[in-house]
Amino acid sequence: MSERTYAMIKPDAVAAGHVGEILAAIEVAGLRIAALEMLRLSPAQALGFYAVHEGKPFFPELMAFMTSGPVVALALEGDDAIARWRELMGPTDPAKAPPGALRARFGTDITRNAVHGSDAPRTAAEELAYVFGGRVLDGLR
Ligand code: FUP
Repeated sequence: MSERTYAMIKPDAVAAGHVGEILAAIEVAGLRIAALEMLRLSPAQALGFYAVHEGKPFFPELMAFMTSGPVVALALEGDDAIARWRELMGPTDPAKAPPGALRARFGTDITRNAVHGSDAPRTAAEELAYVFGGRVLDGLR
């Protein structure tokens, strides 16, 4: 079933110049880029995006990292897109990711892990709406 997911190239991977390689991996994997925008998360946007983690020990570091520079926000589309993008990324901790996974290739540690992907249909819909609103996605078809 065709799905949409929210993907994000995080500030570490943007700063290191890996945007092109990550976009290429997405297209080679057969996922369609349905929307793309470079933006810098404000502290309030970063807090809202990761609200589920508020209060955890790593939260301040996560906030500092996610607001440290621009990100590339993406809507990806395709059959089983949510799970396929999660598979391409690999697990949260790059040290535990298989060698070909994007987090193994481009991540540094569990916080600076290069990419984000929604984990379920409900979070995909919420995250796409949070970042893109209706303004980009509504015009696509
Ligand atoms: P994931 O779905 O793989 O992005 O992982 P989580 O939703 O569990 O975590 C979201 C983000 O919080 C991670 F991408 C990075 C950050 N995080 C840490 O910095 N330290 C941790 O121990 C766990 C997560």
